[in-house]
Amino acid sequence: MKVLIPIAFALAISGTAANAADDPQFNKLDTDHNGVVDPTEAKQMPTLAKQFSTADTNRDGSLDQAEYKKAIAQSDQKQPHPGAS
Ligand SMILES: [Ca+2]
Ligand SMILES: [Ca+2]
Repeated sequence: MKVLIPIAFALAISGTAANAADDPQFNKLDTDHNGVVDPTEAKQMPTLAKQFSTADTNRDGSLDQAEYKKAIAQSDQKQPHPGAS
């Protein structure tokens, strides 16, 4: 019984980390799997391509997952987010 606890704990941690790091849609767009979506890859999703320059908040020429998720959240729900400033 005792040994199950650390295993379950480890699984819970790795499962959470994987979910946070791997957005299936992001991975689909990131066709070369370098961890960022560049402008060419963004063209697969016209709404994302259109707001690419705005979404690229750190101006490195590509969208990381944080930038991607922010852009998607903004295009998905135009209405103000409860709790967002
Ligand atoms: Ca890429
Ligand atoms: Ca960027």
